[in-house]
Amino acid sequence: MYDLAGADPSVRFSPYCWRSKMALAHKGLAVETIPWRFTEKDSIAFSGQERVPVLLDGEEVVTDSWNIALYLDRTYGDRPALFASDEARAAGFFIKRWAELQLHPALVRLIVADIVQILDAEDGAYFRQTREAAFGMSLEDYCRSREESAAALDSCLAPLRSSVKVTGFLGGETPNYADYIVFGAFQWARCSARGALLQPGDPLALWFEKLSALFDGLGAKAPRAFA
Ligand SMILES: N[C@@H](CCC(=O)N[C@@H](CS)C(=O)NCC(=O)O)C(=O)O
Repeated sequence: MYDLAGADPSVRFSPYCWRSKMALAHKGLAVETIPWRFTEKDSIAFSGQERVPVLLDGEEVVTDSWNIALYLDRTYGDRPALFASDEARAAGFFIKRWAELQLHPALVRLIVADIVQILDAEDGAYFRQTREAAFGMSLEDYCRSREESAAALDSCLAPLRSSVKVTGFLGGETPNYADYIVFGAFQWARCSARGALLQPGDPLALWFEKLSALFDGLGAKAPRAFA
């Protein structure tokens, strides 16, 4: 699997790649990850698109983290399900939309000025240019109102926080792929940015710790750029 890396190849911080790594681990499937940088579009051109994750499974080339999750459930149906039913998959799709339309944008305002610092020179220039064009301002300006951004994140997290407090995981007593979608967002911040977004005692911090410990500490052991 092609996996986004920082200048330090051990720093793997893509929220989408984390979804797929957790999904593969949930299925009990071993994976070899290939560090990939934003500007290495040529090396994944064979996949017909320009983003990671890209999963190679024998002859199969699977792109897009959601497609990868569906592919894994379809192909490895005898292993633990990422979604145990059509209903769970539809609810998970809502979580995907919420994560991408509300959670990621709220997180970006807190972490994007750190992310650019962990990239190598070529990737840093590409990342700054593309993201500043999208935001219409410098990354540093975009991250300036930290208190306001933290409050916006907190309000975005309120429904998730009060849910996991009752149900344990989005999947119920045990995690399903919806948990990995949201885990990917927090792991993105953990691996690529300074400080901590969740305070001890927060039910979400507990939820994140439990997910980080799964699969022999796959998430917990992942190197952070700002240790
Ligand atoms: N919908 C895709 C999104 C993947 C995606 O945006 N990946 C980012 C890394 S986090 C990427 O490859 N970006 C390339 C770029 O910005 O040029 C998925 O779920 O896999």
